[in-house]
Amino acid sequence: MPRAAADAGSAEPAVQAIIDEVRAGGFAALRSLALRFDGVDREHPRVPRDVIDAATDALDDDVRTALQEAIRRARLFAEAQLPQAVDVELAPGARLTQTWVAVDRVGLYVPGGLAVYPSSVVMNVVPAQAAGVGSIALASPPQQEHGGWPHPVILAAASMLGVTEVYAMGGAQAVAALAHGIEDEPGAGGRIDPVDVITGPGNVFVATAKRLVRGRVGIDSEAGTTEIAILADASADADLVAADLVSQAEHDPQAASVLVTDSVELAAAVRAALHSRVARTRHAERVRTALSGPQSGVLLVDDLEAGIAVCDAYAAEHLEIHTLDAGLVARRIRNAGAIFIGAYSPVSLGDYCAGSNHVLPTGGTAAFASGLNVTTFLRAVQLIDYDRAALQEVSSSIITLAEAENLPAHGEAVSARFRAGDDEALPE
Ligand code: HSO
Ligand code: ZN
Repeated sequence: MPRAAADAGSAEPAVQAIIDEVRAGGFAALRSLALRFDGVDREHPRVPRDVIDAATDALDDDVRTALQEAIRRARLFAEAQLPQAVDVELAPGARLTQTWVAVDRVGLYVPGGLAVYPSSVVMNVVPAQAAGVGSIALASPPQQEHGGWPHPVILAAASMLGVTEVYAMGGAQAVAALAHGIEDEPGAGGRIDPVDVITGPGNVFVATAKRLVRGRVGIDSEAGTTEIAILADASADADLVAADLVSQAEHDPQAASVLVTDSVELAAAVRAALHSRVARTRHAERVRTALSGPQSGVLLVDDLEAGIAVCDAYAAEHLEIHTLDAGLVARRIRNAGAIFIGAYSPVSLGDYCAGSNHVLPTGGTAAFASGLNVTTFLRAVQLIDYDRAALQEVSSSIITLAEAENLPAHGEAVSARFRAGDDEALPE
């Protein structure tokens, strides 16, 4: 299986040191880490309101309109995902309810790096808002060329969504500050309150930091360097397959583009199409590095059955299906962050405007993790409401099990409610 050679665990000591530094040093530590990693010197990372407003005013009209469309579709899908409460009466007077409750406060991470990701602002914020999260903080790396603040399009996207608590913080230090909070100090300019959940894509340092603060906070899946796998048969259009492989390779020299096919002819045609597309694309060097790395490649399989098995084993972040009956094939896949069906559902659609989320599990973690969605920001809370008769009906089972566990006081807590001669009902 083509996989990145890098061992994700190797960043742990360095990342833990950064987390410890932020916890011990507060704003002064954030300042020196920003200087070290981003070349930016700022006393306080909070982006002032007038900087956000100026970025919003300066936003290109076409970008604003496109962002509005992305937001509208993402919101429609996120709101449709809200899970229903469950309310059942298991026996007369034995009522159980499961409700979904949003977490209070979240920290959303928007990467900097080789590209600018206002689309990731949308993908993080919209499901959090649809879930009903009341307090949202956003962090994105400071940019030297933008006065030490995050890229203005990121600020504008945040403000279009009504998010104005934005911090110019990147990397592991941003995750540490959000997870643990930072106390205010005289003259520091305001504390950062700790959050309950941190989500968002990021590089290996961000992903490792999220893993290390997990437990203090909840996190979403490990959304690291982008991957695309394409399952294609002889019916696929080789040039479209090549275009989609190039589209995700454009993210990063470490990005993975994998073709799985049972057709030697298609593999050859995709190869030829890649040659001409790579030569023409703006980020040709980055794409070439990504396509020629050990994480990318063409896997030739005997038939579609084997192709499905290979895709399940790979568990891609994005899986495109370019086969006959693509919808049926897609429904047989078990492991993938998101599945794109047929010639007119490219990953680029999902990256921006499908309405689906582009923060997805990478590196094979799609075998057990989900992409960002409203439930990332919700907890299921169960409500238990039995009346006297309903409790009495199971009381002997409780007392027996309590005795079997050598926890008799558990049983006594039940029998105390049914003392002999005392059938006076308590208020329920
Ligand atoms: N493909 C990336 C998301 C993205 N693409 C943002 C363009 N902008 C990870 O799913
Ligand atoms: Zn992308």
